[in-house]
Amino acid sequence: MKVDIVTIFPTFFDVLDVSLLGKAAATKLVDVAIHDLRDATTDVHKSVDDTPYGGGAGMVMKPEPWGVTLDGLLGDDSILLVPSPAGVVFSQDMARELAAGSHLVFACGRYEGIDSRVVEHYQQTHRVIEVSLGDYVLNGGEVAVLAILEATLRLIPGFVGNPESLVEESHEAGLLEYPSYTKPRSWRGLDVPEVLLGGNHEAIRQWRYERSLERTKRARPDLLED
Ligand code: 6GU
Repeated sequence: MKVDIVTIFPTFFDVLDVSLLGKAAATKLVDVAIHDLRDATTDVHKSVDDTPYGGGAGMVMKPEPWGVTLDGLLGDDSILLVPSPAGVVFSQDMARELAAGSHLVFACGRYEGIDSRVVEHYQQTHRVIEVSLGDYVLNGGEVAVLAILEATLRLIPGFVGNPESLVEESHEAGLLEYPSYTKPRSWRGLDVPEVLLGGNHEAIRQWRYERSLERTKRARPDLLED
């Protein structure tokens, strides 16, 4: 998979070398490139934003540098992702869809967002997803891109050490994950549930399912609605 990230803060993504892509196996599966939006500006100040038409607080990112940069990156098989608190909420389902793609391009907006014509323009020729992490506001798309990339890349076969660890985890079956325990059997007066100490795999499976359901009801009742 190829990933291109456009940002005015390229060093923000230095952390990728340490976390995800530090592993040799990972670098063979995914090729990530970071692009500075200011490289596509033509004025001496390298300005990427301007005041909003219609008035109001804050600045809006100008469309021209985005046009130049994205024209140079987008191909026939690209998905353009635009992080925004006004987007559709990111999910494990979307991570699975993205993990099956061959080219992801992330456009990190700052300030009050990017001139709306940029999304409108590329929607005419490409799959464009305005994507939000949830119902709160970040200063820009960079943190969101890190989260979306981590959730997506770990679903690529070979990226995660043990593929079975991907199956029984929160959100894979529409439920939250059951609680986990390791040694010692007793810690500060708290004991590991008895059922997990025996070898009755059917009883363990049943117990874990019930704990998943109970946890989901308590923390995320909305997940059980459908
Ligand atoms: Cl993707 N971007 C910004 N700026 N704020 C957010 C968000 C994204 N998701 C939640 N809040």
